[in-house]
Order: sequence, then structure tokens, then C-alpha cells
Amino acid sequence: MDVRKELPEIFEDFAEERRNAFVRVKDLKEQNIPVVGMFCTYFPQELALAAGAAPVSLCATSDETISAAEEDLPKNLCPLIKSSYGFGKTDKCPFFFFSDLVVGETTCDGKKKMYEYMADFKPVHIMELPNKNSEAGLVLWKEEIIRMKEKLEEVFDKEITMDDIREAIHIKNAERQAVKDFYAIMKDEYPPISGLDVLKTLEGITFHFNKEQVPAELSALLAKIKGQEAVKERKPRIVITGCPMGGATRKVVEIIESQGACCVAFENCTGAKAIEDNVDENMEDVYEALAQKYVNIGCSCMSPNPNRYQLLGRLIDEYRADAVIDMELSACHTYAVESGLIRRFVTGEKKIPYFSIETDYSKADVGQLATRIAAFIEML
Ligand code: BJ8
Repeated sequence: MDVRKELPEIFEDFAEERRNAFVRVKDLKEQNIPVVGMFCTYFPQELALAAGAAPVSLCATSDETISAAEEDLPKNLCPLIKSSYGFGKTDKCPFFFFSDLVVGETTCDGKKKMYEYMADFKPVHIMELPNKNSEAGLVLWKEEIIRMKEKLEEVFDKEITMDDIREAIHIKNAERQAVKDFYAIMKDEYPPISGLDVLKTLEGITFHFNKEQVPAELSALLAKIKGQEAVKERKPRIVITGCPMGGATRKVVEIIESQGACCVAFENCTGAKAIEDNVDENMEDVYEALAQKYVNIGCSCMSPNPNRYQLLGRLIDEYRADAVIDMELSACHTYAVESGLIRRFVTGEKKIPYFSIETDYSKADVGQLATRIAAFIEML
């Protein structure tokens, strides 16, 4: 029995989450719950929760606002940056519209410079992210986390206590663990769902404002999936790495899976990069604990970036990958430059095939991508 035929509406529900979230964010505002808009995995959402606010991911995965963004920003800029800016500028993202404060980080050059324009029409707070995961980087990031907390206190006129942060850490840890337990189902020899289902679920959770409900909902979903018998068909197992995925770039996963492979794990910010590690709840100093967890994220903005290899290597082993596909967004220099090193790591150290593709948010390259990906999967 094909479990996908039994359960499609469940995954659509999670994908629906974003649409429903549009309505809920308005409800939050009506209940005087503040909203903190965020773009990046480096933002410690625990701080917003501790402030009694809802942290929301801002729209950045569709090309519908790119032409508006290009009125102010260069055309040859990463689509994620243009999309983020365009949604803010055109007020087409209700999460952006209702955000009391938008948080940005000094990640890649394009993104940090874009925030200077965004500050013209929205209060934006920039966290200074170190470029290196070092002792000095950790000290800077901890200071920035404390500065972020103080900014939230000032904007929302509320004192944030250590206990507030401790409670928020507990909530986010439970959410991350639940998500991790959910996607771990793809470790099965015959994964009972598709990588596209996992991706849709990961995207849906981002727009779930009640973080405390996530573990129960995901475990109910998992129980339903486990209650079904999976199709015993061996498919090439692909680990995805590279830039964040979702919305328009779901096309990559759709193409890979339409060619008979299965995306068993997502190393990118939509998946494991954001979720695998929790905040240490035993540390007395909550700021140190948050700084340690978040500075360890293996984004290509870090130089060098050993944590990306470490996580990717672990996923390749745990999910028994047959190959890695690296998705780079056009004009994303940090991921593009790092791709050669990732290729070396995957083919040399892990001894499996590696394939990199560059894409954007348009549909123009779907045919070309399908041809190239089909040839790669054929060879596995
Ligand atoms: S932690 S991956 S969410 S920065 S794709 S805007 S890097 S040019 S999105 Fe990212 Fe945070 Fe890193 Fe994750 Fe720049 Fe590249 Fe565009 Fe990017």
C-alpha cells in the first residue's frame, strides 16, 4: 500500500500552515501579542519567545516580488535576498507587515547591505554575526545576544528574565527534538514518505506559532505514518545540502523524486542545520548556552566552516546516502565558492557521488534541471 495515497492531506495541512498563519498573525496582533520577523537561522528565537512575542519567518521563497526589489537592488543578487526585500517593500508578506521588529544578521554581503534599504520602511535590528566560529567569535555572539535581548526589552517595554529565557529554551528544544524525531523516519530502508513531504512539513512548522503544540502534532503525524505499510522499493538515497529550500525551489526536490530517487535528508537551513543541535539546558549562563548553539551553525558565511562538513558527514552516514546534491541559489557567492570544498569532502572522504546545481526562483530552468538530474541519478 502506498502510504502517500493514504496521507496526502496531512502533508497538505502542513503546507497549508503558511496560508493559515496569515490569518493567525492578524489574530495575534488583535490579542496584543507582538511579532518579531526573522530571516535567518542564526536568530535565537528563544529571545522573542522570552519576550512574549511570536517569532515568524518572513516570506523569501517566491519570485512574485523580485521585480519590485530590482527597482532598488541589483539584478544579479541572490533571489532569496531580492524576494525578502520585495515582500517587505510591497507589503505582500503579512508577517512582515505585522512585525513590530525585523531582525537581520551580518551574514552574507548582499543580505547585510539589503537591510540598510529595508530600514527605510521598517524597524530593523541587526545582530553582528562573527565570520568565524572561534573563541573571539563566541564572545562577540554572546554580546550580540545580550544586546538583542535588551533591544526586545526596549521595544516591548518588558523585562526579560533568565527564567523567561530558560523556559523558552525548553520549548524550542522540545520543538527541535520533535522535528528531528519526525524526519528521522527517512532513515528507514524504505522511507514511508517522500522527501517532498518532509520538506513541506519543515516549511509548515516554520509558520506554526504555537511552538508548544508542535511536538504533540508531529508525534500524532508520525504515529499515523508508522501505522501504514511502506512500499518496499529501493530508491537512490539523496542528501540535500546548500542554500535554504522551499517555495519556488521545491522544484528541485520534485525533479529529483520524479526521477526515482528519494531525498532522505536536508542538511540546509530548512532542515538539519537549524534543528540538529539543541541549546544546553544545564548551563547556568543562558546567554552562553544560546551563543554556543547558534554560533555553531555551519553556514557558508563562516570561514572556515568545519561544522557544515561535520553535519553533512553525519547525515550521509546516518541516512546511508548514495549521493549528495548541492543546491546553490544564483549569485550566492559563499555557497558557490564552498561547493568545490564540499565536492572534495563528499567524493574524497565520504566516497559517494556529488552533484551541484545552480537555480533561482523562476521556472525557466525546470527542463534543463530535469535533464541534468536525470543523468546524474541514472548513474547511481
Ligand atoms: S544561516 S544559509 S538562513 S544566511 S542564499 S541570502 S547566504 S546569498 S540564506 Fe542563510 Fe542564515 Fe546562512 Fe541559513 Fe546570502 Fe546565499 Fe542568498 Fe543566503
